[in-house]
This record gives sequence, structure tokens and C-alpha cells, in this order.
Amino acid sequence: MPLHSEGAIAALERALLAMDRVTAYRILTGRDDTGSALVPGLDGASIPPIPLERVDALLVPVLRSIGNGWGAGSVALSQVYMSARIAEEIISRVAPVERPVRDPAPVIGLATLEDRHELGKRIVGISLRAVGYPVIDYGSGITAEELADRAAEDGVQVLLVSTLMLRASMRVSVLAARLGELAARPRLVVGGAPYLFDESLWREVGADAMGRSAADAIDLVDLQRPHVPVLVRTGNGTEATGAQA
Ligand code: B12
Repeated sequence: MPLHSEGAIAALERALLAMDRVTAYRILTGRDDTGSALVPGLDGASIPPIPLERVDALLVPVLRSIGNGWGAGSVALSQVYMSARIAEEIISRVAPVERPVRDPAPVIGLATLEDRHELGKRIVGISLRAVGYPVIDYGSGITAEELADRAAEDGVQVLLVSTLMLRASMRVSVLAARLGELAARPRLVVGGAPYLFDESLWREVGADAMGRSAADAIDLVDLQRPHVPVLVRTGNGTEATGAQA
């Protein structure tokens, strides 16, 4: 089945809503002949790794559509919940691709702020590592105050924040204010459903940029690379000399 086909997206949505894990795996692995091999237990070594690009192209739009269906009343919360459980399992099976670390690379922090919706953050983290960016993962549910403090301690230069709940998005303004008090303020990049619903929200809460996808996260970090100070060895130690060309 082609990667972007409407048919594959619709079939995956049907499979998740029906809690049919075997079909969901079959669509995501891109194999039409693995169904019977996957049936016993689904936990065996028979499950092939799932390519990251298929998760981004198929699973992400399907979960959004399921969320819309829930909002419209055509999908039950139990279906959202079960789809998410299957999605969590799928994401944990994404083939880990870790490239050699880029040099220079900014110090990158990543968190789901005051919210437990963590699938997007996980995909963003996997994607960044896959292109060679190391990431400090602060997990999900961390408060704005704690995140600002921990990012400061770790010298984070680009802080990527995922929020899926409107309330959590509004808390980004507290985070931005606290980061603004730091001598070296990290660039603050946000993403998640509320910023897609309201295109001006990221500016209103004080972020520097907003991304719609894991691919955007990579592009936005790439853009920050010129802001990484070049570290020059001096006689007595190391000194920052401003932006890299
Ligand atoms: C799956 C899901 C759940 C799962 C979460 C499972 C998990 N482990 O994460 C479960 C069932 C547990 C859940 C629970 C709830 N949910 Co929910 N959930 C969803 C749903 C359907 C999909 C979210 C998702 O996982 N998408 C797939 C991921 C991979 O996509 P993503 O997060 O968007 O990330 C991609 C991009 O946005 C981007 N991205 C994400 N973050 C970042 C960050 C940066 C920096 C960048 C650059 C890019 C980026 O890259 C990612 C990969 O492409 C959404 C609907 C929606 N439209 O999003 C509702 C939704 C977010 N949930 C909602 C609600 C209300 C709830 C509950 C309160 C329900 C309840 N009554 O209990 C609880 C609260 C949980 C909590 N405390 O956090 C509402 C929020 C509404 C609002 N106004 O705030 C939504 C929008 C549904 C709706 N239409 O109403 N939910």
C-alpha cells in the first residue's frame, strides 16, 4: 500500500477504532502478508520494525482524525483511549535510527508541558535523534517552573515543548516569562494540537516558533544552529565567541 494513500489512512483509522492491532501493524509496516505471522501474541520477534516516516505519514493524521471524531461525537472516549494504547505500542516499536551526533549541535531540551499527551513528544525525540541531534528529555507532566529551572541548569539552548491541551498551552506563557529572566535565554519552540487550532497562539504565549510535525522540529533546530556559540580554546580554558557563521 503506498505510504500516503488515502486508502491506507482510512484503513488504519478503521483498524484502530475496531481495536484491530494486527491490521494496524500490517498497514504501518507496509506488509500485506504478515497478518498471520503477527497473530499469536503480537509481542514476538515476528513483528518487523516500523519505519518512522510511516508513523508520521499515517499514524499522526489518523489520531488527529480520531480526536476530531471524538469532538464531533462520532467516536467514543474508550475508542480514543484504546487507539492511543495501540499507538503507544506502535511508537515503541519504531526502528531506532541513531546517527552520529552532529557537531556543533545546540543543547536541546524536550518536554510535554503540564500534560500527559506524550506521543507527539516521543515522535519528535525519535526524529531528532535519528538525524544526529542529542536530546535531553524532561518527560511529560513537568510544570512550567520546573522545566525552566531544569533547562537553565542543563544549559539548554533550544527548548522544544509539546502541549496538546489548551490549558497546558496557556502555561507556556509562564515558562516563557521564566526563561526570559535567564542570562542566556533558550529559544522556545512549541508544537501540538492547540497551535494548529489557533495559528496565532504560539506568539501570544511568548514562543519563538511553532512546528506542525516532527519534520518541522528538525528544520527549526537546524535554524537554531547558527545561534550556537562557537567555543574557542584560549590559553586558560574555553570561551564563547558568539554566533557560528
Ligand atoms: C491520543 C489522545 C489522548 C490519549 C493520550 C495518550 C498518550 N500517551 O499520549 C489519551 C486517551 C490518554 C487522552 C487523554 C485525554 N485527552 Co486527549 N487526545 C488524544 C488525541 C486524539 C490525539 C493526540 C495524539 O497523540 N496525536 C498523535 C501525536 C503523534 O500527534 P501530536 O501530538 O499532534 O504530535 C505531532 C505534531 O503535533 C508535532 N508536535 C507535537 N509536539 C511538538 C512539539 C514541537 C516543539 C514541534 C516542533 C512539533 C510537535 O509533531 C508530532 C509528530 O508529527 C487528541 C486529538 C488531537 N487533535 O490531537 C486528543 C486531545 C488532545 N485530548 C483532549 C482531551 C480533552 C483529553 C482528556 C482531558 C480527556 C478526558 N476527559 O479524560 C484526557 C487528558 C489527558 C492529560 N491529562 O493529559 C482534547 C484537548 C482539548 C483541549 N481544548 O484542551 C483533544 C484535542 C481532543 C478533542 N478534540 O477534544 N488523549
